[in-house]
Amino acid sequence: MNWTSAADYQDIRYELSGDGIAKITINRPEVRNAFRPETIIEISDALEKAREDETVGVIILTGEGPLAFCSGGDQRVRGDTGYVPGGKSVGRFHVTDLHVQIRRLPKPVVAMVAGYAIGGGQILHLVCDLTIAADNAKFGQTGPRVGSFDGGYGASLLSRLVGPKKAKEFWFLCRQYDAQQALDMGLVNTVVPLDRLEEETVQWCREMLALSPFALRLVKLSFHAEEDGMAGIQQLAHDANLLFYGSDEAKEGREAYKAKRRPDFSQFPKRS
Ligand code: 2NE
Repeated sequence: MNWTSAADYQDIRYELSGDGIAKITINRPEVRNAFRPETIIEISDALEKAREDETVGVIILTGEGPLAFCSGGDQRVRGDTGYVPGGKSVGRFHVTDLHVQIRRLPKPVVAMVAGYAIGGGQILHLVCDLTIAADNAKFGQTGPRVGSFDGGYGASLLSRLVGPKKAKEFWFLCRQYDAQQALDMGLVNTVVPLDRLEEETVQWCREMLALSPFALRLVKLSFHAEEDGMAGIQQLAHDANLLFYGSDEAKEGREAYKAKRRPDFSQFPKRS
């Protein structure tokens, strides 16, 4: 697969396939692709680029190298106020916003996981829409071991996917689970040999690219409408409004306002 670099970043790569796929790669293999605040800010920026790019239909999130997808927050820049970006004294959890951004992004996001998806790295794959795992993938939580936890999507989504008992096992015991175990518990969509990981992931992306982009958008948001509460419903409702804007009925309201006349909605059916 030939990828073309489409932006310059320090901690990540942003590449395009040329046929509708954007790939974001966390490029910090020396720390198993742990993220620092700057990494998250760059991923967020790249996601926004992919969102705005009308030629992009599907986004892959992955990590550099065969050893790790992501090992979570970089413990070296973890301060007493969160994760602290260089040059600042006060930190926060930048990744919280990234979780929400991935969930709300109106295009499918696919996690391509080789090696470790651990701690905050496991939550990252969890919030993606699909996960394609290599046979060397390992999933697990370390939070309680390193004095941290994710009670947000890291608990609620995990619980929905694997059931509350298993989700608590993840968090209470901090064990690691291999790719086959992850598949068996519904945590990933498929497992492939490591050397076929990208080929398989791209194939899944191309299958989605052949489908209606707006239908994919609506179905993603529909899944999240209930799970994300009012924010989820808001997103779906605004997409309904987006479609309504194209109707003659909505256009009549807009045109009447611009022409400073009373709108005439009498021509439109009172639908049953
Ligand atoms: C990922 C894992 C299991 C890999 O083990 P292994 O044996 O393959 O590699 P090793 O030797 O542990 O790691 C290689 C180098 O990467 C660094 C290590 O310190 C080591 O550095 P050197 O000794 O070569 O200098 N490294 C790995 N992960 C790192 C990290 N997260 N931060 C900084 N350096 C890291 C194994 O490395 C592992 O268990 N890593 C730690 C996983 C972890 O605890 N992550 C944080 C969880 S908390 C979190 O992510 C979080 C949250 O709970 C709430 C909000 C936001 C984030």
